[in-house]
Amino acid sequence: MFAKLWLDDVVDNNGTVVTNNGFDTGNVVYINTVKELTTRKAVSGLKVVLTKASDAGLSDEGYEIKKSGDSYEILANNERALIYGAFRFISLIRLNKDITAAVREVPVSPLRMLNHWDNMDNSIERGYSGESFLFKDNDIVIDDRTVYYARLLASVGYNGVVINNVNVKDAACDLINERFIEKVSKLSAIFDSYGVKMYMCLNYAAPIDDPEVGSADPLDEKVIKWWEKKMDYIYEHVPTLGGFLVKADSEGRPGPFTYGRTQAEGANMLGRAIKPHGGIILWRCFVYNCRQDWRDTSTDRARAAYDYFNTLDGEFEDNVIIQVKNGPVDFQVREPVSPLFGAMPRTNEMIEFQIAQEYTGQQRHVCYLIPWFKEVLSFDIYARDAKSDDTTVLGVVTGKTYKNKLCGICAVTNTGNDYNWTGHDLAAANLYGLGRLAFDPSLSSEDIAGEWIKLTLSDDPKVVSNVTKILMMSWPAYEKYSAPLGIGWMVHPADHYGPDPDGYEYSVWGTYHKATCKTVGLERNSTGTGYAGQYNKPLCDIYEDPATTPDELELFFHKLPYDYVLKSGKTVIQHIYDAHFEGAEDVVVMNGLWQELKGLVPDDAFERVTKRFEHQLSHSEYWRDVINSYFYRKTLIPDEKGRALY
Ligand code: GCV
Repeated sequence: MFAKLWLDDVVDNNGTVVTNNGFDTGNVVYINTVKELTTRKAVSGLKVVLTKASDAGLSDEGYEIKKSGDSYEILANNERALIYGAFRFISLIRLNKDITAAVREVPVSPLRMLNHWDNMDNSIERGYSGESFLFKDNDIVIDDRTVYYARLLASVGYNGVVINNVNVKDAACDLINERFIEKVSKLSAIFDSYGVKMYMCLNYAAPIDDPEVGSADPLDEKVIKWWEKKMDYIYEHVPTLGGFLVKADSEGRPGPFTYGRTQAEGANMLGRAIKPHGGIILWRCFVYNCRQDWRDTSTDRARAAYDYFNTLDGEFEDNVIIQVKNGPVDFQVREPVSPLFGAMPRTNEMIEFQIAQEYTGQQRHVCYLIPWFKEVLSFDIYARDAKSDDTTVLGVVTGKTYKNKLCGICAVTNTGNDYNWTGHDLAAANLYGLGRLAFDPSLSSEDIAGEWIKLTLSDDPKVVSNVTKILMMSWPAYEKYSAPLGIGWMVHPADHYGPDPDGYEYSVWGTYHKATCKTVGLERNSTGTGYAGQYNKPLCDIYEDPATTPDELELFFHKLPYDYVLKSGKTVIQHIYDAHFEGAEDVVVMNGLWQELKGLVPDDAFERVTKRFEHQLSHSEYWRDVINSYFYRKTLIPDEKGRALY
């Protein structure tokens, strides 16, 4: 294994940038001087020795950085962890941290992954930062940016990347075939050189197209043999591949249901085929009926993942991980935590977040999601049959609760070929933040924001303070001016951008709020769809009753009259009005904080973010007025503060 550090960072003792060094195989790997980037001054005389250790406490991915004589030593058990340690060392210097004190860090989450929804024609499903840098014209792109990207992932602590969209169509079906296999192999080797395992999405129905097979039934011997042979072929060419992510029986994707088989039967067939090669199968639980009749009141999309999967606990192969979205529906700005995290003690589980801001402003609005992710991870899901006293979501997905090793944290990524990778410069805080959070969930959202700001924009105290404030205000602000109290889905169908309160109301997608002139919200307790009953005690009791349900989820769980008084003391309708006015005002404050930074952050970043704020200012007002007017027109209840409603 080998990898290059950030070339800028590695200078020789004369301060000259060394362009082609970094790691090499061997025990003591390199000695160099590290340039301190924030002030662009060389920190002279820093000798760094990378040493392969044999230290069980560091396990596979941990490292130790310590001062040893007049040099620094980075120790780890393998090259991959040495890479993490070296990047950490550089960032400690850039952050002006005391590097004379020893640092010993082991990542908490076993898998720390990004999922690309990139298509081979160069488009990105729900992508908001330009086009794909991995694919173009139905081909794989390998260029400098590929290496920068692999390096970027390693520098933040990610150890896995899924390169293509879960909706596998057209040319992407050939990623496992002769047409692309050599390029797949090259791409995977680049990621591997930075300690990042590459994964791909596959088309579950692939063997149907083979006239000798003509089926995708996971129990059919011919299908089983087809996949075994296919995996042999793939690994012969791509020995560094981590495995596959599969979306089956969802939104038109084929799957085992077609043959009357369970999700476990489908996943296990692939799990067994890939096992001899050390690969893993990530199997998504985003399985639901997307052709629902809106008149049907018995079906509740929120129930679907749990209903399909919870009875399968213990049936999955040990190299299969089920990948569960953080909430039961689909990455809304507020949802309860998926009850599946509390229900599968004998199954490997991975949590899927979305840093692509599909429903949270599409990287045109600033929305720092790390506080939300921290809330989800630290949530006590009262995981059943726990083997430790940690019954939180974090415990489940990091292996603490059930003592399993295959589990982790991933997110649908927010990157594209835009110059700044993430469209909105401040959206990069989510890319950085998720990696850091998965590595060390004890970091606070403010710590992570502060690190990112210093490493990216400036370590000027005003910049750190203002941008931290902006980031920390941004998710609550978005929640305030968009759909209220956990109800979700008041967006334009299809592109999911901007307010459209009834856009999904009479559609097939199972996403309804059922607002009338008297009530709003869905009854999901035992008198309704029974969804609340999917949680372990005491959560099922808490969500059963509006009196104990947290305010922010009231309309997700309950149909309430507009004059229902929330725990905040406000009525539902007054909460809606107040939140929407406040949310739009918060954007004015955030923009003001940003404007104070002219001349303190790089000019181009200042201009780009200013442009995005111009849009967010008017778009948040639009959200405010559409949602408030919608409810005013339904109820004719005036705002008690007399503000304008239309
Ligand atoms: C990749 C949502 C998105 C789809 C996405 C799907 C999924 O429905 O709108 O674009 O498809 O989630 O997670 O598979």
